[in-house]
Amino acid sequence: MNELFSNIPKIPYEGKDSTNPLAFKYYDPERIVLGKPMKEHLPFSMAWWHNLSATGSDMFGRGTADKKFGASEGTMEHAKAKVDAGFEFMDKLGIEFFCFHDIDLIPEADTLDETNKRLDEITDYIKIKMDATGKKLLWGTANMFSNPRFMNGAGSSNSAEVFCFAAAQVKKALDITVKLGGKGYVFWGGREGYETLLNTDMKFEQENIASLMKMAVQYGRSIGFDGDFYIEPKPKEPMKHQYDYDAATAIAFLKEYGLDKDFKMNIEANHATLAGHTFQHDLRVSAMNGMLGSIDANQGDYLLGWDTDQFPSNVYEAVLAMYEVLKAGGFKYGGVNFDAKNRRSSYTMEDMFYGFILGMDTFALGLLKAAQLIEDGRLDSFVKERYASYSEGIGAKIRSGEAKLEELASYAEKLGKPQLPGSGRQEYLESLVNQIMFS
Ligand code: XLS
Ligand code: NI
Ligand code: NI
Repeated sequence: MNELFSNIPKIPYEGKDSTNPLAFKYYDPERIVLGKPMKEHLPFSMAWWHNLSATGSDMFGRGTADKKFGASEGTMEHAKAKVDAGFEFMDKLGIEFFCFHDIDLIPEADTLDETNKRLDEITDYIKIKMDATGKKLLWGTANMFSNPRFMNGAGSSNSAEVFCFAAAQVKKALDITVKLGGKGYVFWGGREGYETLLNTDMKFEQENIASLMKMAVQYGRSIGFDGDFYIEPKPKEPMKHQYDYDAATAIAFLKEYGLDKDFKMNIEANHATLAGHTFQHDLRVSAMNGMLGSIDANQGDYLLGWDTDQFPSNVYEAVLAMYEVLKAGGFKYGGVNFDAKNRRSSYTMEDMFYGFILGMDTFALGLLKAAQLIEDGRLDSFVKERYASYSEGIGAKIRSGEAKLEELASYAEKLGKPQLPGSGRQEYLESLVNQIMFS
């Protein structure tokens, strides 16, 4: 097979003083951090849609990047060329995982039957490559937002017929995820939401989404899928309002419908910020509910109100994100999937590599500095100390659930006045983080 990225070598780790643009400055896969190699802390993944499919087209202009990889567009030959490109790309960067939507893999046909045949053919081809290289599927998903039939959503569609098409796609996407040994299956509710409540029965729609998810769990378990299902929250875009607004909303939904044992969160940085949260916030909410599953690594632009899906460059945020991941005990089946795309004017093949080098180095730095924050221990002990009044006496009684309102009221009366709570010391803590960041 021809080398597609023939002017690009394998990307080596050269360290922070390297000026070679095609080298990692911080991502050193075998370096041991907190007892295990970096590459195990950071199961990096390539997103089929952005990296192998997206050409940079936007509402105002055609694509700028050529992703035909020598084949003619929209053919099975093209689908296979994308597989070849993807595996060569992952090999050159030392990425172990990939993710896809069903129709990223093949051109969607007019009938389900033909689409499914194409999926069988391409996944046979992918499987051969996986067996030969050891690359793995992080998660699969179904694209239930591009086809016009999904204009009003998939599980939330007003049309029962469309609901059945969504079910068919989920079923097939689960089949191929299991066939390729994937340990994750994502629901991103692209159009599961509304434009106006004037035409929407919100409760009805949410019940239907839950039914679709229940059927997916039932079917998935029946064919041997023993990994995690994920909801990937996003507050808006394409819909004005999306039901999986943020981690807190999605987790409440899962608990309401009894899906919380099978599902975890796939948190995307840019979605968290669109919801008005930090990336760290949505990771914390997931972690404290035991549901931090996986990450879609990217970043938005604070001046823009949409999902710009940029490669992550903000080290500060990556540190705080990896701090949450480490505290939560790392990933089980999840990983760091670069749901990120090059800017429209970064249209060359080299740019595809620069994007990943940027993202992987940013997360490597994030990991290193988060580990240092943990080893340093000052943040942890500050937080612990901040709640010390609950470790004995009346505080301990509140924590254990023994306290009654009357008892606390008379305790307060006897005190007359409480002492002021200790200082939050935010500025001190921020400078502590800077000290570690730049040490
Ligand atoms: C879009 C989402 C999407 C999911 C998978 O905003 O991030 O790409 O990750 O459907
Ligand atoms: Ni995503
Ligand atoms: Ni996104």
